[in-house]
Amino acid sequence: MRLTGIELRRVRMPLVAPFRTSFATMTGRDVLLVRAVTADAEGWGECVAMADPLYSSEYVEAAAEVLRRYLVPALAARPPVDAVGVGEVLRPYKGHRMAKAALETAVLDAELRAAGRAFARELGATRDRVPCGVSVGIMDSIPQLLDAVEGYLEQGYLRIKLKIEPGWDVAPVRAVRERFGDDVLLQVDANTAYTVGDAPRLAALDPFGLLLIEQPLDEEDLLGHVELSHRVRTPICLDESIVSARAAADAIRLGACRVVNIKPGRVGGYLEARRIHDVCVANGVPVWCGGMLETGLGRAANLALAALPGCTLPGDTSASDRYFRTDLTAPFVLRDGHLPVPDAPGIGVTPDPAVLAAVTTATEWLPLSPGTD
Ligand code: SMG
Ligand code: MG
Repeated sequence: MRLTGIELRRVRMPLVAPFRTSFATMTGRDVLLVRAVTADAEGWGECVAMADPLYSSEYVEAAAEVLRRYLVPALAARPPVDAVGVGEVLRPYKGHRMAKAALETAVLDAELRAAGRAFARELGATRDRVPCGVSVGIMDSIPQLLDAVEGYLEQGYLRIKLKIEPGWDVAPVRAVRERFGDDVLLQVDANTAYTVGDAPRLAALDPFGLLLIEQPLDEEDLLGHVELSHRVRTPICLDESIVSARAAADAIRLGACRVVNIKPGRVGGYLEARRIHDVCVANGVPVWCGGMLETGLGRAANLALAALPGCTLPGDTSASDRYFRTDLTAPFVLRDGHLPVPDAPGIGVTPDPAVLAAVTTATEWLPLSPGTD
């Protein structure tokens, strides 16, 4: 594999509705796309960093900067023989996992497209479609929330996740249970909004039969999650805390979580994501694929991950129309609560050139072989 260059492309995608979490309200996505060009093919990676460092320390401007200043030059200095070598070349640079993941994914996609091999199959996917859940933001009122949940259930989503924060937790969960019954698969996500002192409040969720409580406490507070797990019956799932396979192994060993949300961007790429999957399977811990409001490019690759055998819970891999009026790729459409796992070479989808051009706000070409453009 000979890399010719890397393109950094910024796109601005309005969301169909504002999405409020415990840390921000988002009305659009400012996405960094990485395009890896080789002599034989090109590949795409979507960087999941948000505009501001509120979900984690990474943010999109910093991801672009670390790519142009360190990560892409590192590939120029030590060209990897294949995508598996990318992580090795980038290892000296600490952190910046979302930027690394996008670069590795782009190179992997280019490599697999050139070889005519599908990403899902390479990763070890065992299904051709995956059950889908949907993440429902914090709303201004309970009736508004119930309308939103009703709409998603009518569309066929198989699991509902409610975003929560102190003051928006027990009441919305109770209201959803009362209205839609006990059979709906239901879980909540706090994005670190609580402290261990809130254990009684979180234990008040126990009677509602939730699948899990996702990331109630600070990402670094593993011991707090251990303590909480003794005071709350609902299984604790970690998201922000799980930044690597080692972090997953430690969290499981400590008893900080009983379920793991895997997001490839958060952990530095799909190869590390696969290792986390394997650690969890070895420990009997269910996993599911999280989401970062990706475009069709990121979604396609996430569906491959969601099709691994250990992903036994529905993920946040929702259909394109949950996020965007017009997706970058052919839209992913929900059928019987499932999305299809792409099986064409590479990640299996490409951006629509006209849509891509219309939403692009900037492009930058970083040559890797002299004299290319
Ligand atoms: O992609 O459907 C999606 C979003 C799912 O809730 C979601 N993601 O903490 O799990 C999470 C959040 C992070 C992004 S919130 C802006
Ligand atoms: Mg989460």
